[in-house]
Amino acid sequence: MSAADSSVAHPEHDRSSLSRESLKRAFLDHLLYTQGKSLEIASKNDLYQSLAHTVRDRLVRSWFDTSATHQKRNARTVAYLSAEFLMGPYLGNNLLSLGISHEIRLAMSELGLDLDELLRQEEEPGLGNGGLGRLAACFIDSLATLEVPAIGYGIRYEYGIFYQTIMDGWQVENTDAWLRYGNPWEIQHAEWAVQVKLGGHTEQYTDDSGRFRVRWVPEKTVAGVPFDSPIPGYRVDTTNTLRLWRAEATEAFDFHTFNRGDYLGAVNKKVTSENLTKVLYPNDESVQGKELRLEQQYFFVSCSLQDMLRLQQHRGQPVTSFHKSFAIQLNDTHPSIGVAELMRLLIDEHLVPWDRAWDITRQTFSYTNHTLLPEALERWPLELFRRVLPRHLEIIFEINARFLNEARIHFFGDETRIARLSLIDESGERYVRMAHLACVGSHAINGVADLHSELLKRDLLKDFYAMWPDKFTSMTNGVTPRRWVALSNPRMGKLVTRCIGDGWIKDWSRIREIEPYADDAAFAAEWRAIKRANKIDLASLLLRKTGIKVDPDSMFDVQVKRIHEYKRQHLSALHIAALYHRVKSQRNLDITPRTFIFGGKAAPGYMRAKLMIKLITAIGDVINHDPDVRDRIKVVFIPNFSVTVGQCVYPAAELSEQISLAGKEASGTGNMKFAMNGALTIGTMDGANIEIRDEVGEDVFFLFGLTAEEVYALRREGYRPMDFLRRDGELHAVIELIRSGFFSRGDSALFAPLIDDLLNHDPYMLLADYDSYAACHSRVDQAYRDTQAWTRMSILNTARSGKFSSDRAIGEYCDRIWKARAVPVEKR
Ligand code: Z16
Repeated sequence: MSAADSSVAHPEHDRSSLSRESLKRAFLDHLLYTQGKSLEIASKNDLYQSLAHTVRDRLVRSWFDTSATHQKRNARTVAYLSAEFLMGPYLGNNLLSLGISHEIRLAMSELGLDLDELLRQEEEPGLGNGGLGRLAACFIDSLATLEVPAIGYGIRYEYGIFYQTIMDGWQVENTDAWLRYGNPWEIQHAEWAVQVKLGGHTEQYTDDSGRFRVRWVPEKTVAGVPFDSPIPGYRVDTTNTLRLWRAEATEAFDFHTFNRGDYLGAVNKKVTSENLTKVLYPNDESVQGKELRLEQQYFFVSCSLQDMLRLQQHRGQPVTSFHKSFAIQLNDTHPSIGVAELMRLLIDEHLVPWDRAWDITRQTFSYTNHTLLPEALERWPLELFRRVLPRHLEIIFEINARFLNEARIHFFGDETRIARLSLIDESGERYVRMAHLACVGSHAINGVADLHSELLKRDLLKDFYAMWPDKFTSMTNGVTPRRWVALSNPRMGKLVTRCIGDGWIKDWSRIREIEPYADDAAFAAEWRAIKRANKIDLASLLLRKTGIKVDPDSMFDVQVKRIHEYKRQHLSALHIAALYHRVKSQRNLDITPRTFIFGGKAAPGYMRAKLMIKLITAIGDVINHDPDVRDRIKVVFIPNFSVTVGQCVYPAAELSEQISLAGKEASGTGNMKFAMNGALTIGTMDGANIEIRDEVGEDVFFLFGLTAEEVYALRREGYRPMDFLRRDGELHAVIELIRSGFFSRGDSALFAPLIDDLLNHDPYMLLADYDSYAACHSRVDQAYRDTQAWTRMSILNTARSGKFSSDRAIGEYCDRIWKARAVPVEKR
């Protein structure tokens, strides 16, 4: 078919290519021509790959039309810069967006294949640690669905977050070779590769036109190659791009070394270059200050900015209107080197004068902060920074000098404040403070929930707030109802659609229309039946993954998230041990049967967190095998919690544990996924929990614990955990039980690091919140016994969760920060 033919035939072609017959034909063609197999001898992976290619082909047209439209309209484009994108499996989501799940299912079944089995074949790209990376994935889904021109820029890690197994109750890390069987969702674009410099030194010189300039003479140059994946909006013609960069050796460099006769040396350099994008750092809320990590950050940021400048040129626009074409969002400080890199590109390579360049830079960038934890704040030792990015250090010094001049006008004579504001920490060994660079280089700064944004202004960034109050705003996180309801919980989706239509998928605020059904007995019965069916599905997954059999009629009480002391999984562990203690001392105690489900990864070097996993599994081991418990309590730790596992967990949960110490969890997003799927929350006044409670109502939320204010007050007074450990209390007995080695085959030393810390320091105030937590669980217990009342609360909870869609969040970012609008795609 000629080009002219194909564009004329396109509308027809479009619809017919989605018919069952052509889906089947395309699938068999891919099996034969892409995988080189026939149906008879194809492996499951061959079948999955063929199906994935069939689906990808159906996205290419709108993908192409989307970039053509954006280019032609010169539409303001959101560039979401993130070191992590935790996408989850693509196939199911892309089928949902295209609206062809049903036809594909039938097409497969006519070939004797089961779609669900093929869906299970996909290895998810785990290119993120947790909330931050998953937020980026929800955001690009919403941008596409809202038809906003956007590109997600990140790193194509060869190894994503480690694969977790549990051995003898301990976490064991295995490598995640997600690319092993190929990635059908990406297209490599070697023609758009860019060069990235690293190391070396700078030189000053005067160019031919007598201009003073700086030349960066790098130690090495690495090539960045983009790999693009389509991000289709839900039932719209927009298909945006996720562009991930892979590091490769530059040919020029190899050739140079090769000519010196050092072939093995050349190959070795190649290996070193490719190490840049080898592996994701598995720390979520702490930084290690490793040189390779800085190189990774700079690498992907430089690639992305060069790419945007290329697009700018391609659109026929001058570099000086860069800020009109692109709104760049910094997802935490990981890409904040972009501020200095854009300055460098504008000044050194495009010869834009400093003031003009600085204006452009500030109008382009905005920065999202995701944590107040001091150990998570990125700072680079000055000497390390100079070694990797000598030119950027000079630029940062210049930005800092000008900034501090401005600050001195604001805060005349207040040199302690000036020192606090500086981009360089000079209190001891000198560091570059990346959050300060992000603040100074951005026109907007936001926290991810209202409490978090307030605390940012009051504590972490108070000096910047005093200087530029208008830069600060709050953007409460959200999650996509496509993946987290429509795809994960199809049973619930179907029921809701039958009652209110399917408008909720694109406009989750309409979920409120199910509120009247809370008092409809037939609806409630279906709601309950759906939850039960989801629980049965999860129970079989748990049996398969852990060998533990759970009762689908018990309450599913779930805590899935990264394992961290501030998230306090060990508070839950103490409470479970206390319940066990109660059951043992009163044999016939009438308690609501519960299944406690945990999941999450601990950073490999975070010993305390790994010990928390061991504590949970050790307590579980004793309880699950004690006949006296008579199955009234079960404790299960699901290995390798991931997006894929999450999709089975949230729909089956009845109680969502959101129990961080108030003031520590910036927002949380799992809390939102649970609420949307009808799980009630037991939680503290932290992060977005507060807003969830505001929305669903205080009688539909199990609140406990200190508020952030009370936490500060208690700390000011001097917190002594022992004061909270009354000698005769249940908690005391439980702590003694753990300490004695009861859960560790008599090994009384095993949990000492955790227990001693609780008694002596308890920085996350478990002991202060314990009584309130246990009492709250007793209320949960009572509430669950009234099945009708519980179901009513569950329905209301979902009905009132409309705020927590990432569509709402993205709408706010577009209006208040990016000034970006929907641009409907013109079909060719
Ligand atoms: C992360 O996932 C988060 C913060 C951070 O500094 C680093 C990582 Cl990898 C999380 C927050 O802990 C969580 O409260 C928040 O909901 C999420 O980022 C998205 O904003």
